Amino acid sequence: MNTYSVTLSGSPPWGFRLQGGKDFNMPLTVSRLTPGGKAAQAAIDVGDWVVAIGDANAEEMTHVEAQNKIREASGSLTLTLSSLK
Ligand code: LEU
Repeated sequence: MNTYSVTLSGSPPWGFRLQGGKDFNMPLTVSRLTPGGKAAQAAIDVGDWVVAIGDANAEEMTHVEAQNKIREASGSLTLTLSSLK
């Protein structure tokens, strides 16, 4: 398991979609990347698990809580992710 952090700068769209969350009993993971988008440029991978959004632990967040936390970010978005690769 490789855990890494990325800071995307600027403004949305950040170029990824999420799936899962506490309310789905599924880990919050990246389900899709926009080719050439900010997340893809930062080497985020589909399937990576979102551990934290900014300073907030994301492991117990519902899907909508995570989306809202991401939407609150302005200027930059820091994510901590874990990859199985
Ligand atoms: N689809 C949004 C974006 O690319 C992120 C989502 C998780 C709120 O900015």
